[in-house]
Amino acid sequence: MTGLDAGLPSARIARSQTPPPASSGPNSSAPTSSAPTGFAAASPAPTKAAHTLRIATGLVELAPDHIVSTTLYNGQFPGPLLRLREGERVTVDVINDTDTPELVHWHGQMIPSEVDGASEEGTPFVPAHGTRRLEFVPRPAGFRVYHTHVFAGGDLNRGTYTGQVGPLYIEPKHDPGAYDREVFLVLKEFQPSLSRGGDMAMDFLAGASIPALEAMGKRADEAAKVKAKGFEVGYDLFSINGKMRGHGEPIRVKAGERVLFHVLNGSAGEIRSLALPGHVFQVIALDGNPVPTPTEVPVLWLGTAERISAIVHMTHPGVWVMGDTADDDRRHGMGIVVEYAGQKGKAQWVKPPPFRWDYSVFGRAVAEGAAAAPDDTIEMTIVKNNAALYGFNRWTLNGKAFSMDTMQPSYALKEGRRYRLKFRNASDDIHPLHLHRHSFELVHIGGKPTAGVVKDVVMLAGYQELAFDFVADNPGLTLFHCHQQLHMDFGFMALFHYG
Ligand SMILES: [Cu+2]
Repeated sequence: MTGLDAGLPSARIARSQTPPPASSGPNSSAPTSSAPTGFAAASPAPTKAAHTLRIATGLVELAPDHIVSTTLYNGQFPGPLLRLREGERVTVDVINDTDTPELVHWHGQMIPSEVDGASEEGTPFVPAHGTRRLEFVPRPAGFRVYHTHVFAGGDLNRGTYTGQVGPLYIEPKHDPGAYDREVFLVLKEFQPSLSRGGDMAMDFLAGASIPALEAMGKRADEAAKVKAKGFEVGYDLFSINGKMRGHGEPIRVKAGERVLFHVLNGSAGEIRSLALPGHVFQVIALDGNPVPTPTEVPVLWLGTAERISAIVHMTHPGVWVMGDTADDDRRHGMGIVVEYAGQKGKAQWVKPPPFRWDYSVFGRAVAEGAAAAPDDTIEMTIVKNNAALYGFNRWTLNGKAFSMDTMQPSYALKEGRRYRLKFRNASDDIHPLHLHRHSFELVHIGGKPTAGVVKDVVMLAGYQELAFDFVADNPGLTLFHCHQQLHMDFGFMALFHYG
């Protein structure tokens, strides 16, 4: 890619800006004044909502010769950065200008099922050409995300294959903030298509395959009626903040600055990496939650919907490509230029040294078996049925694929109890596991015990196990699923209810 100076305004967002900033593009300001009237079915109250999200088809100029048409929030990609305040009630009008019902999911927030944004939990849809006013108290503080939560199945114009994703920051009551400024980065692919087999990185996660799980996966393959692999989704175009590498404004930095990057993987199903040659990332928060052991790493790895907040000390002047370590994806757009003041020239990429992503380095070291026992443990074994559903892989949890027809809860929770979920992955795929409306603490991952890493999405490696604990402290239907749209739509979901 060439043309470093082309493109629209910078992705940089000053901390002092009031919500909702981060607009770029022609239709960026939320049309709150004209929005709420004229929808007889679900007319919002006459007062103006604090925020408006309008869902409609629009164009994203990834590069001058790569303009895609997709569904967007407020006519822009990413959706506007929403800054909310922890504990302060907020109203959001969602206006759906499309022909199909929609849902906005407030990912990573502890809010009621009626507004969480999952139909499986009973959240009402925003009707086609209709409006719904949402009201909730944002919590907890930190880097969150909002995105559509509708079923896509084989329709790559639906769900998270579209541009319906945006960053959200819940301001804490106090902010230690040992950094000079913040930069939000949303990583996202466009132009999806179905193919047989993928080329996703598989071997970057810490830990080793467990032979019993490999054997179980092999038996499932042998039992499959169809021997061919199921469909996977691939992409032609890659972007950071809606621009292919070299087509947006560079991130302009000064030597000596400490820049806090808030990185969001806004993909429908891809795992992303990010490196900045000559620099390291000091990871201070995962999924918006401060980590016990801030640690420097050369590469960030993020499963779908994961977020990483990391400080980069700018000590290596030059013009650099900050990008995905996958050469093909980076060449097709997954990168952004970092330019030091006074430096000129073509942006340079240098391949980082081999590195394995290990969540436990950010946690507290604990001895094997030392973690306090939970009140209850729930085990889930994940099996793939190759191409079992119209050519798509079907996923089962303990032998059961989630039914979108019955939406039956499979697990009962008692309020106040601490649960341990233990996952055993009998497939070679990596699964970004997501629990709605609750945070969880990693207790065992990559073959090691850990403590203190609090998340809402975590990558489970192929043929490995992991365990996390959560406290049932937010009554209401609660969805658990793989955050890969293709996996969740084909069985990889389960519903918890409070009994
Ligand atoms: Cu999955």
